[in-house]
Amino acid sequence: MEEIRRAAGAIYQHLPEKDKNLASKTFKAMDKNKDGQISLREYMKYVKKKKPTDFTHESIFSALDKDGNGGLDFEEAIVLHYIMQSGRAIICMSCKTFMAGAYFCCSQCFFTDASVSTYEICCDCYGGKRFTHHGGATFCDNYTLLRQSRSAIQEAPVTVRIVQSVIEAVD
Ligand SMILES: [Ca+2]
Ligand SMILES: [Ca+2]
Ligand SMILES: [Zn+2]
Ligand SMILES: [Zn+2]
Repeated sequence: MEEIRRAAGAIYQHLPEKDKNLASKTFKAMDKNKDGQISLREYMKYVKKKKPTDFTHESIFSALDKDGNGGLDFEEAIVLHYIMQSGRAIICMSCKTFMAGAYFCCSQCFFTDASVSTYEICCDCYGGKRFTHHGGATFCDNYTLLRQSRSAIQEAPVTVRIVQSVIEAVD
């Protein structure tokens, strides 16, 4: 979680003033009873409205609550915005906990076309073989997968590469 926290903090420093203001406005809107903390109830209310699925796992809230006082202060809430926007709310598909650090992903499902959903599991489930997935699956950790994606792009025909770089430029 420390890694995600640091990334979120760094990104926040680069936000234009208006986005920083928006972040504090959102925080104030979430903090219904105005005690300067987002409680689990306030959190649930907000995420159910925003993103109906992944974020309602209590494990995300606990991971965000760095000092474990049962509420999120502004600094802790920034991390929530980061994982919402970056799509970094990855839940283990076997034990349903939020994966803050390294995790494993089935590389077959990852590299087939976009119609197949990816399959990600935490280190404990992978190591303890506590998961059910299709036979012959090759699992890769997320860092290795990222490197493999890059070489997959480099090996692709030039036209695909151009399309890819256009997509990246649009991003
Ligand atoms: Ca509150
Ligand atoms: Ca806290
Ligand atoms: Zn798991
Ligand atoms: Zn698979």
